[in-house]
Amino acid sequence: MNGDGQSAVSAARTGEAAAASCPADGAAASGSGGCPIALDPLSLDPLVGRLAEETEALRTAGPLTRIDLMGAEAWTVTTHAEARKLLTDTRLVKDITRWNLWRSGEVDESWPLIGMIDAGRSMFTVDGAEHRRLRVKTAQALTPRRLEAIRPVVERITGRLLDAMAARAAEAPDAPLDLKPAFAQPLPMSVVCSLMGVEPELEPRLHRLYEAFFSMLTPQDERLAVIKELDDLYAEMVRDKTASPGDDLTSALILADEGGEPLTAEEVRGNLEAMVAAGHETTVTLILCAVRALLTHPDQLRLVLDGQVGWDAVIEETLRWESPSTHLLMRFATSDIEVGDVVVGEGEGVVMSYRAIGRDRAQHGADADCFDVRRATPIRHLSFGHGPHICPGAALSRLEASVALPALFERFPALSLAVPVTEIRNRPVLTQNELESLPVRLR
Ligand code: STR
Repeated sequence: MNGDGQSAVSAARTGEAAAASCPADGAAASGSGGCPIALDPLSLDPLVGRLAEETEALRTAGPLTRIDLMGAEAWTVTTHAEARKLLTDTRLVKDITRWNLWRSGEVDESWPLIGMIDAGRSMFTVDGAEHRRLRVKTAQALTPRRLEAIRPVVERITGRLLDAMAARAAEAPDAPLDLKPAFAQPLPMSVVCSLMGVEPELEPRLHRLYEAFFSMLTPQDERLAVIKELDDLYAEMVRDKTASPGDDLTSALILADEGGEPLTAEEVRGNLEAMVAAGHETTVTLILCAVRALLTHPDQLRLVLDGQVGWDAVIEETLRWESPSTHLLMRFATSDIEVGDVVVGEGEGVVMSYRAIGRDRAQHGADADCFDVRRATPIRHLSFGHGPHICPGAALSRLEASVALPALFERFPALSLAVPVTEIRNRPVLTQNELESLPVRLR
């Protein structure tokens, strides 16, 4: 790919940093020889370049390819066109009991990724008419129009966090500050907790629990304890809100009477868990990756600050280029499905590799690896998915990013990275593009 014998990781390090030239972040494909590509966030240094290498290997291996998910084999979809087709194919379902590896007992609770699939009954794990019943109330609450009522909440939380950052900068003007805990992490968590009626006092505990949940370094018995703690916590919230409903989406779900059939306590809990998990984890990444991209592409930041390009273009390009969900687990084939020259067998698992899909050259052009806010048709990415399960929170995350990003750059016009971009690490997480930290200087 690079033609100069550079290793993929070092090519990506120099490549993504010096994005003006934007070389392809090439890597030798390892998955084309019939053996599955191992997605193992622990096997290599989880740097930016590691993701580049993984994405390149997946892209080279074809639209549907075998992967090894920490010991469990599955198919993954790596192209935009195939993803669009398969995401509306009703032969693929979320129900884990259709998985051959689950039925045979080869995969059980000891598998580190089990919590991504066996996540309780909710709109995330159910299909068809039942799925519509579980999802409708949430989707209605999260339309752009309904969300205008939430905008003041987003603005207030953003302002409070920026004030706290400014106070720290006044005390220690030269000290680097980690934008993740100071800004990008608390904003989406506070917004989704406010929306769902979760007590703000719980937020630090939720951050700790989800960090352990997503990290592949967490021992599995600990992760199972974390999942149990979260389940109990949310079950208690649903009990409390059933006794005394509030003005929040959880209470609305409890009171909802879809088609004469109210959601069960378990279904409300599942939806609440899905909303809090999805509502914070992904938007943290969107905000951090947008800031990193702009700070490493100053020419593009200028275009945005001068008003020549809108913040919406920054948000959509970041979603495409740095999909917060790198691999979405999982769907299962209810019958054999022919895709090109491969057959996904009944009972086999299918992952959507959204990072590779966002970097698909057939869809986005030869420069798919370049961050470019001037792309002609920016909203052609699939990072929110497609079909019946398309992200119901898409408008909420866009709202949060469209408030947070301009406010941040307006308050701190001299914002810069406090470390070389090559030193910014990802956390050891397989399914999410989660940064460890984003050290910046405010002045
Ligand atoms: C985490 C664990 C849990 O309690 C509930 C869910 C359901 C929603 C999932 C979430 C999970 C993990 C992150 C997901 C989210 C939906 C969207 C989000 C997959 C399994 C993304 O990362 C796109």
